[in-house]
Amino acid sequence: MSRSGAPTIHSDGAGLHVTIVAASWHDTVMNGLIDGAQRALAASGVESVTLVRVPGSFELPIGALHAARDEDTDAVVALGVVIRGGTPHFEYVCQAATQGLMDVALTTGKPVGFGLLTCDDEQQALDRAGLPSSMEDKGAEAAEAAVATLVALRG
Ligand code: DLZ
Repeated sequence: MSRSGAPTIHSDGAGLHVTIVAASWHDTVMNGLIDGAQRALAASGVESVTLVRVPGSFELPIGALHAARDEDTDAVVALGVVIRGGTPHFEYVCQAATQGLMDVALTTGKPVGFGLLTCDDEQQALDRAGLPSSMEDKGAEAAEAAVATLVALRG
């Protein structure tokens, strides 16, 4: 997927409580994604941001479900990075995390920003991680999408 056609999103997050659920594999990339999401949420003026860490991207859906069921959380931002290896494991983890996160949004009715990088190699992930050397900031994009969706749903 490319950035071509991507919208510029800025929504007013005043009064909103957002939980970031972040996997722990690939430290440098994850730090960039988390920083990007936190920057974007601060820029939109959300009232509170909670950070929850889970071991890997496979655990993102259960972390997101737990967060979304909390009545103090209005929206969730899920962040992770999976890097392709030499086995089909990559496909299983990406598929499970992606489907699981969509299930969380649809069963709880709370927006889940999708900040899961699925990359062929570490450089692709670094390019999207919101670091000073990155071309893209997927953590920020996921956070902006979660807030914008919530604002749209509330009308
Ligand atoms: C096992 C595994 C592998 C090989 N690679 C990644 C990865 O690139 N990114 C990631 O977030 N998690 C990875 N994991 C861990 C799984 O997501 C999961 O945490 C373990 O299988 C334990 O359930």
